[in-house]
Amino acid sequence: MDLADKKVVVIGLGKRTGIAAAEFLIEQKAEVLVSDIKPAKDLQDELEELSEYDIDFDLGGHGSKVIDDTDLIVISPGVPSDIPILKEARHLGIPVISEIELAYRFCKAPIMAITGTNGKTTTTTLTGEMFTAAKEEVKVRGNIGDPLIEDITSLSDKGVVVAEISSFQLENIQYFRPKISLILNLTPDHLNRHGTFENYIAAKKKIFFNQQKSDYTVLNYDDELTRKLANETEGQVIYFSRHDKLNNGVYVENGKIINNLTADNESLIKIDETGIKGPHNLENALGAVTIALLGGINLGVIQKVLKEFSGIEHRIEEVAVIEGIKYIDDSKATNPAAAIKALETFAAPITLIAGGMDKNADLTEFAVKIAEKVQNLILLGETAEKIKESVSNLGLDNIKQVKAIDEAVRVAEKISVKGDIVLLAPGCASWDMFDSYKQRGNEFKKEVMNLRRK
Ligand code: UMA
Repeated sequence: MDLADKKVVVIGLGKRTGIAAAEFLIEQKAEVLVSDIKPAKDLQDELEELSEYDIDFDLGGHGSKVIDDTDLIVISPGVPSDIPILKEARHLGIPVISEIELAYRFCKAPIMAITGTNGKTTTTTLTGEMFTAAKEEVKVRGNIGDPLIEDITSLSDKGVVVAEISSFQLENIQYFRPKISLILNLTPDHLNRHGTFENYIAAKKKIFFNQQKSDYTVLNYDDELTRKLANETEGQVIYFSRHDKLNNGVYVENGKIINNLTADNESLIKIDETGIKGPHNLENALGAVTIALLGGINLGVIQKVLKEFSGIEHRIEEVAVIEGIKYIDDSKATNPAAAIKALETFAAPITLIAGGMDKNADLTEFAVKIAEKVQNLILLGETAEKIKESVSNLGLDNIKQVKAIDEAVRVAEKISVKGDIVLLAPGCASWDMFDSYKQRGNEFKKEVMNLRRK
């Protein structure tokens, strides 16, 4: 793909993808226009970062400049595919692609692409550690934080990209073809963007859309919706399972992870020797092991990483134990299914801090799990009322509503007793009150540390 002297428009500047895409396009000698719905005053840091380049801007909306003599439009993941300017662009025959599609076209190294509703950041990190421990040129990229496009041309065909891929990024791919794709699980999420669960699944499935017989599609045998996708891919299907013995895959038997993929029922490691805990993490580990085995990583490296890796920040992360109360940060539980998994991890009485941006998620199962496991409930954010209504109907009435995360921590401390767990597992995105789940988690942790200082 030769972009020299082509007019390429990037839509969505802040904070990460737009900058990386614009820098890449400048490197390719394209004529670059960056457009964002926010005005310049809200994009000062981003504009500063791009100030050394000759880039044209269309800010505070997406005007006609975006489609005037434009050869290609690249969109950031957070930009919905159906905004009017993109509809108009497609009508005019201007190709609209996501940043991962652009990156794919310039990437010489094989891509290991990981998606699913929950667990994809942990699995990507774990897989990335396995490859990094064994190979020279490895990049861990995508939805996890650093855009795929960043520095992509520096990789040779001997390298590997381990990428966390979201439904948003998959919506506008064309040729994106990972060597190995992995779908961990599928539960409703981001319905405010995709409209229906079916549309969300359709976006996720695109991860194997262009795969061929020489590629691999790794699927979770225990997740029914995921298992059934086997018929829809051209890639070789490899399963992993926590419950069933597999003829050609990675599974669990007698408390051990078994490799029946590149060896004959070979025992890899005892589950209680692995650093990450909980059934959902076991699935993440099985997914990572499967990719690593297919990618030729040797047994010793896989075992060592599984022993040493103890999880990621903001995912069921123990922050502190203060006066016998344990504080857990699961800010990464940005949908009900993830928060349910967090609640299932603990046996002790729970004070739950939940609520956040309203993504149109069905909160029924979350409410049932809350009623079953939670002693005290503290709610904040856009969904506070909705959750309150659902759980009140189920008989839980120890409910408090707060306006901020620091207030939530202080209230949690007051109403919890020795032996309790204070769990931040919002079940909702953070964007109604924070820039990201990371910011939400950091503010939670900061306030917990303030309790310690009292
Ligand atoms: N914008 C427009 N027009 C619109 C809508 C938005 O111009 O109609 C602009 C906004 O004003 C803003 C920019 O687009 O300036 C936002 O772009 P972005 O949200 O894609 O921001 P990035 O910082 O580039 O982050 C994105 C991912 N964000 C989303 O998918 C929402 C990050 O995933 C990802 O880490 C990063 O690219 C690098 O690949 C975050 C995420 O929350 C972690 N992902 C969702 C999730 O995991 O549930 C999918």
